[in-house]
Amino acid sequence: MSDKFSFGLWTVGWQGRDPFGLASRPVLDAPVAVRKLAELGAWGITFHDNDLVPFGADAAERDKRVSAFRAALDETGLVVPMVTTDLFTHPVFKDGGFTSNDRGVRRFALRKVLRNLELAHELGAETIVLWGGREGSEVDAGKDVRAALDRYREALDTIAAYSEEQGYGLKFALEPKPNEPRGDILLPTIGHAIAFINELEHHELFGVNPEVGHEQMAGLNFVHGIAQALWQGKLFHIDLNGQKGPRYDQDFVFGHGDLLSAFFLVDLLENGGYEGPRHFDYKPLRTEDLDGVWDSAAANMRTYKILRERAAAFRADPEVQEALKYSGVYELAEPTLAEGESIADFIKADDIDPEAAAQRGFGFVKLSQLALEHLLGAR
Ligand code: GLT
Ligand code: MN
Ligand code: MN
Ligand code: MN
Repeated sequence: MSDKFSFGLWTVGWQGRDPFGLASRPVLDAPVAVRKLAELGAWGITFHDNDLVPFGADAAERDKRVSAFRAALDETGLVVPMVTTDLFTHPVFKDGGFTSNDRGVRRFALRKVLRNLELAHELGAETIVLWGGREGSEVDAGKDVRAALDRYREALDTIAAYSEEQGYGLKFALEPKPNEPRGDILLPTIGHAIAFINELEHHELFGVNPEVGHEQMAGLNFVHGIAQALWQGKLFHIDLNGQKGPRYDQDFVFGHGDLLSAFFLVDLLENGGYEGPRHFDYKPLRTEDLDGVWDSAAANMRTYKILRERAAAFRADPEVQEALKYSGVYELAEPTLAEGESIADFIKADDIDPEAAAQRGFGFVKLSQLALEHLLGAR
């Protein structure tokens, strides 16, 4: 439980439908997913409104689904730390939800999110994730991006105002992604999202929910992105998974991609002050049957725990500590100007011989090799 491992209902529940093929697995009922995840040692489960209640269901159907889900939660003690809204599956959202060129669609999308807040609050969720998968375009002539950002901001300001008004006290996490399903998605990276948040009325209620694969699709260093989000106090939630470089969104098991990056990510999450859920947003391979689904869910948690153990061993190794000092890693924490040093004094000072300083080796390769050996369990 203290590991705070959580899974989206849409992850283990993915039926393997892709752009080229039909479903390869049967429907997984939400209560079954809850019981099985609890048995495997998970702490939480998350969902989109329509993972739980089908789009267009009537009130009776909704109540039936929600109560069966609640019963499974009560029985297992699994919590719902986060809830999100599906603004991408139904074709009405083909040009986006909050930023569709069609005003009627924008009103429908915003209402869908507002209506989902009550359920999220009732189930005890603290965070609402907003992944704008369809907010974007394929054709630059077809989208006025500045107007789209105005509408995006309007939607988020409305959602936050409503949550505050109702006393829900929710926090909101924007999930960046560069492309897929749209040719280009708005707020494509962690940096774009954080900069956009500055423009929101309730900016303090907004942070990010970065996903490993999404930043790597953009060719970016995920560990650096997470470090900046933490530094800015904006890491509200995280989607862990695996990806092999810039290509389609693979959603592999955590660690089944850039493993060295996963190692440093866990090291950062464990030592960088992040206390939120360790949420796995992956897809069990389409080749797997239901046993394979549960093996893959367990694999995510086991990989995280192994990496946490290896990262701790890395930090505890005296040779590593030596190497970190040699590389100047701790020196970077010292302010560049001395305490009380005036800029006038500083600008006049002549305290370094650049030729001599240029001779210094930083020993980064040695450090990297030490990390790799700890990761491999070779030390
Ligand atoms: C969708 C997307 C994920 C997001 C989910 C939240 S939906 O599966 O691919 O990355 O986290 O809306
Ligand atoms: Mn995600
Ligand atoms: Mn993904
Ligand atoms: Mn995804």
